[in-house]
Amino acid sequence: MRIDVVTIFPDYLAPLELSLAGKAREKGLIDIRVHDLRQWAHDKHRTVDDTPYGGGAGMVMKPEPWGEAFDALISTGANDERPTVVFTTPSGQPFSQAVARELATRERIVFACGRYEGIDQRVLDEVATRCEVREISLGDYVLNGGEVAALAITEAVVRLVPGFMGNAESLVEESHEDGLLEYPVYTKPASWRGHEVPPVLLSGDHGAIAGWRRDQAVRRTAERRPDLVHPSVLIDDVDIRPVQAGDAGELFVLQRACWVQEEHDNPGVRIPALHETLDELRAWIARDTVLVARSAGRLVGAVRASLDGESWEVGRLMVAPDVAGRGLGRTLLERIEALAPAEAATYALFTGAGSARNQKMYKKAGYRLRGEIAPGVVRMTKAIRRP
Ligand code: 6GU
Repeated sequence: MRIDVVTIFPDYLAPLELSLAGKAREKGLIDIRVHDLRQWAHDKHRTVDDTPYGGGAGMVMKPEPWGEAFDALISTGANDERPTVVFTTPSGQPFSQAVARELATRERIVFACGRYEGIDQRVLDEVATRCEVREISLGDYVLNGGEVAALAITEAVVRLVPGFMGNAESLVEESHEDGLLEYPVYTKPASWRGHEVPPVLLSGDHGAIAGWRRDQAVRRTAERRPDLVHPSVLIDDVDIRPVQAGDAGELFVLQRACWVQEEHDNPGVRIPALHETLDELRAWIARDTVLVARSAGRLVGAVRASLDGESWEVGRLMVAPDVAGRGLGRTLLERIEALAPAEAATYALFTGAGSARNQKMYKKAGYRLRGEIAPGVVRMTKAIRRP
């Protein structure tokens, strides 16, 4: 990636050329160059600003020096050699991790750091005829110029360039990547000045640790950044109860949403859950034992079961994609198992041969693979143990 920064205070950006670029330069990943806008101002005083047309306070950056700067920095070659030009301005789009991810995909970025009351609008309009233009703000406060913003944006973007960070996993786990703030972290010693490390972290139980961390991240986010938390993430009180006829429509929609991933994971396998009609769904909810889970009124999960000989046949276990991975599937499974009639001797279910995630969850719940009973479909069972 090549980054050019145009500014009237090149020294402000010096740290970029030193530390950050140093590391990336060694690896040959990033090429950062800082340019003094005044080299493109030709009068005696190298003037870059003038009074605003229409009057008003402050000064406006003149178009000519910027025009020459972009002539020098924007290649006249093929489109893919053209940079994305980022104007840093408090009236721009708010910067975020999502914007950083997007910019990290670019081959070239040119930062234009505004000062004073801003840059003559025609500069932006003219550059936009030649390449992609973005106006980006660091947040809802006013700085003296866009240099600090260019610095911050560069740091956030460069660390996302593949190969820059040693540990790709630490990128995935950090704040904002999953829409949540990060959970609190601890290191040795276990006891320090009367403050203890939460015991779960010393338990060695990886499932419990993952659950605790997720819970802490959700709490923190709800408390500090309620604007980031989608209500569906907070499933502290999920209500699980027998299905009612009126649930059919929502259940139908949830089922379609949930089994699309299954279809991707099991190419060529015909998946009844994706093809049945609403009337067919109504028929089985009237016939089978069915539980639905609701959170804040919203249908977020379901499961069904019916007795076949001595087998409690569990199926259609579904959890809304945005609340997956929080144990709701496991809870629904336990609740439907508990409803097995006395005649049942085994729990049984089918899942896709390619549905690795489902199979892992069922294995953890005590189910064993009993082989492929149709192309791409595996059967899993678990003996019912009664006290
Ligand atoms: Cl990008 N520029 C200036 N001058 N002030 C800001 C900003 C940018 N972002 C937040 N405040």
